[in-house]
Amino acid sequence: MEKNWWKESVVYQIYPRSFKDSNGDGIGDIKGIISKLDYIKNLGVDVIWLSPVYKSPNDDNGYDISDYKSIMDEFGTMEDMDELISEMHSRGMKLMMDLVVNHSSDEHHWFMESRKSKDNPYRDYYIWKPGKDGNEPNNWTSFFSGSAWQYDEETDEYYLHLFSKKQPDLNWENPRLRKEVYDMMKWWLDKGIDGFRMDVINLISKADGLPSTSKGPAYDWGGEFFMNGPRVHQYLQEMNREVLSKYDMMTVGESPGASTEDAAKYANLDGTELNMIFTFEHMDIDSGPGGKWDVKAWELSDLKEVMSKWQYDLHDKAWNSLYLNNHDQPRMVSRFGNDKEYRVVSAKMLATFLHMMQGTPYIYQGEELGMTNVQFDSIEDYKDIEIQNMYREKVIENGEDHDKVMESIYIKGRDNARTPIQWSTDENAGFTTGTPWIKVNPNYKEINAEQVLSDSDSIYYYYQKLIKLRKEYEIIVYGKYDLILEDHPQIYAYTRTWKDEKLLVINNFSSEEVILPLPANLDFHTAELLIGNYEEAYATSLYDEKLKPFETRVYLFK
Ligand code: TEU
Ligand code: CA
Repeated sequence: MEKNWWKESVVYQIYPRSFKDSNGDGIGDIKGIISKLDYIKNLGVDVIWLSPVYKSPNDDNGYDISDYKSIMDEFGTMEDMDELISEMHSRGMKLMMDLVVNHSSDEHHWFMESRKSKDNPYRDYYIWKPGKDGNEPNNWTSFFSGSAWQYDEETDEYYLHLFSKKQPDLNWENPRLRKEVYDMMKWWLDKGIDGFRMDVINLISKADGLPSTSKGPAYDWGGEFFMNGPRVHQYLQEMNREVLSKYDMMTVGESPGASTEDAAKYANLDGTELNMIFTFEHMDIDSGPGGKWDVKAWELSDLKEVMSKWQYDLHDKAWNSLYLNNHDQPRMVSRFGNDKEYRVVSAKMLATFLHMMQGTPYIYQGEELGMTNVQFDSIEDYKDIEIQNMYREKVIENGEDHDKVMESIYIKGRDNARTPIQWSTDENAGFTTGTPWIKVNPNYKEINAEQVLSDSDSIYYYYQKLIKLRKEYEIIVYGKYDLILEDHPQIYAYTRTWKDEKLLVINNFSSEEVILPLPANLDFHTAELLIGNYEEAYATSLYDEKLKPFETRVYLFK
């Protein structure tokens, strides 16, 4: 397999609004990030993925961009941005920016022109349609509840918005629009950034004729007509020829609804499209047929099935990205581990479980502290447009039960990931001297950066160790994955194979002690314990086959 720096890297994601406020206005900013670069660097990460910092009216916290070439006032200036790039580069870190080009803000000048008249030169930068029999052009719902169409009086037509109505979808069929996007990308790359995380990039090509689903006229999820659409590979290959292939850079495409077959094209090893994509399949194992808010308990067997499928199907064909949380997902320790009694051990177990797989691992800010989900009493305290729209539709418009909906927000809401980073025991967790834009998780007195930095057995230092191992052992990056103990109800174990080495990764996903059936085909006399989350594991022999609650161990066989 070809070696590449982006396969060997570890990425740290920053959601700037919630990371660190430098001037007391309650909103995280670029200067705040700069002040914490050493903290990130010391973890050992190579790349930072920065969620959007471009000019934006913040309907969706920066994922609605009104000017791709300037910086949001709350976050700072272009000078701050240049300083961030050079401060990162001087520390040997690379910067991956967020590229949000499935849609723009409705306050982008392209859209303000576009809505003026049907013959405006920018009209075709967006997707406009006349209504059908007094209704929307089709029955698609948006990701953020309600119709995906918004009527505009000015020209008596509707525009498509797969997300909020302030996020009109760009029309990728238009070659002029595509060229504008490529020029903008080059502008940033020439400035010195090192890559792009591409927001919902697999939604950019919509099916011809924009047909309603079979459920029509009732509103319905139209994913089959815009996820992995007819010309998406053509556009990405064009983008690759025009932009990506000209730079030594890293790309990851966020791709809801992509199968491993799709991924084998998007992230093919020939490098004609992207380096890797973000799959959502493992993020769906706790959703019922009703979608995200139809919460159900997840099963370890489902996690094994999904993760293994991506490991096997992409092997020697494409490259995986590895993540268990981000700014759109609940905190991983609350979702897949135990955020009470076993918070620290289970956070370490999940980290090991993920980082030992084949792919590029992503750490989401606060993960290294073991930050947890939050429960606000009042719906007013939630700031996320997805949560607000969903609550309005379900509770206010359709009379669903308030408590039940709040419960689903506690489990799945995106604001779980967006509470301010807990830096210290100071007021507002040391995030701001002012009033934070969203409430701080009340558990900050116990969970914070000051604490992990002063405790050599902390989650932070565990990540440091994990990342260091990745730099020492090629097998962790390149080894082939194989699932073992497939039917075990509590243990998720797998091996990695590389040249004549083998790695054995054992994870107890339960809060009970379990007997570990040691694989007979491995000669444990030659094994070396590389990392584990219980001190005792180092002292006791391998033949002590009991795994403690959420215990993880990684053995190397030579
Ligand atoms: O997310 C797209 C996406 O498919 C989901 O993660 C979605 O945000 C939501 O969680 C569905 O339940 C990307 C960004 O990561 C997200 O923050 C933006 O809101 C969205 O695109 C629109 O730009
Ligand atoms: Ca600020």
